[in-house]
Amino acid sequence: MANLFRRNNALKLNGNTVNGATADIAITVRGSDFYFAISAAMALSAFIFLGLGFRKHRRDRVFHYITAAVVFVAAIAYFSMGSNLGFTPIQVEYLRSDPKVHGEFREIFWVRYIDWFITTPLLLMDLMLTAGMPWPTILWVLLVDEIMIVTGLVGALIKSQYKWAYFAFGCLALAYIVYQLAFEARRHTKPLGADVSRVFFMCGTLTTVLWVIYPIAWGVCEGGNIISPDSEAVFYGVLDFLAKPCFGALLIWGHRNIDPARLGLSIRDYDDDPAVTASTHAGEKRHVGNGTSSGVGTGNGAGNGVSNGHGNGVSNGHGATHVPAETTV
Ligand code: RET
Repeated sequence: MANLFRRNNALKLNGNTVNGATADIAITVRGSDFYFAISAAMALSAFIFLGLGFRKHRRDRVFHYITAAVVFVAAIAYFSMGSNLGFTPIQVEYLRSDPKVHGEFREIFWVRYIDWFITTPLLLMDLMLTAGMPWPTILWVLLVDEIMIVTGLVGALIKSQYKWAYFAFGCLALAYIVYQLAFEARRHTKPLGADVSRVFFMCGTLTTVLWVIYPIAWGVCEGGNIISPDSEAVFYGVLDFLAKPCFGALLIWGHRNIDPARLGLSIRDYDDDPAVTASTHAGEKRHVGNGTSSGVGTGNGAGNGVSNGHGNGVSNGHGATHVPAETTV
């Protein structure tokens, strides 16, 4: 039993040396424990989001799948950081006398950026699909987001003051994303109804507030070497916990009575055919509504069913009239 509570030995096993360089400013066992704790919380929420999705019809799971993927990826990234893996020692620009950040090489977790590269576009997709934005705009904002993350990574890996140029590029990208969320996206939610506007407002506000704190964290961690890697774990860990599982719970809860078809997400399923539907899912209300829905016909021209944008004006109208029949439990 005592073994269960023994301190983790990931730091000893995996060490601070990579390709001959040793990170002398690195996490301690406390930082590692914290990373593992967040990893467990992310994994747990992933299973909850997925489980909630399985209670819905397949075509109504888009937000569950996106959000579950986000937290699954984060769980793996946090596991890596807890294990003292996925980092590289980088020479610091500012040598500090504070013992917590005293040293020449700081442990920079590049795995964090791989996590963000995969998950931040998914989080933005959650939001922009909720807002019913046209897909070309969604695509464009996602690309800007990826520029933001990559410039953050490149800046973190540079030892000279040039890192701040990359930081500035990233901040510009973030400013554009915030503009899109705060102004453009909100405009798109208006015709979709008060319930959709409300979910978007809650989740969009949470995102905007949290996201602008990330560059501050970067400035005091990877950029300025002001706070210790353990504090970095807590700073980013709390932000990520709020931006992923908490955001995800709010979003999924907000979507509980919103049919994705109302957002222009006319998603087809193999058993949509009324004949098949009648024989296999006789009791399912939603199929009846959907079989007759011309919104589905219009939107599905795009192929995979995520016909957002194109169909917005058209299929939203339909969706809105179908609300009672298509709303799932
Ligand atoms: C960096 C540094 C470069 C400038 C800017 C940044 C912003 C990062 C953001 C990250 C968001 C991450 C999320 C993770 C969820 O778990 C790359 C730190 C602006 C906004 C939401």
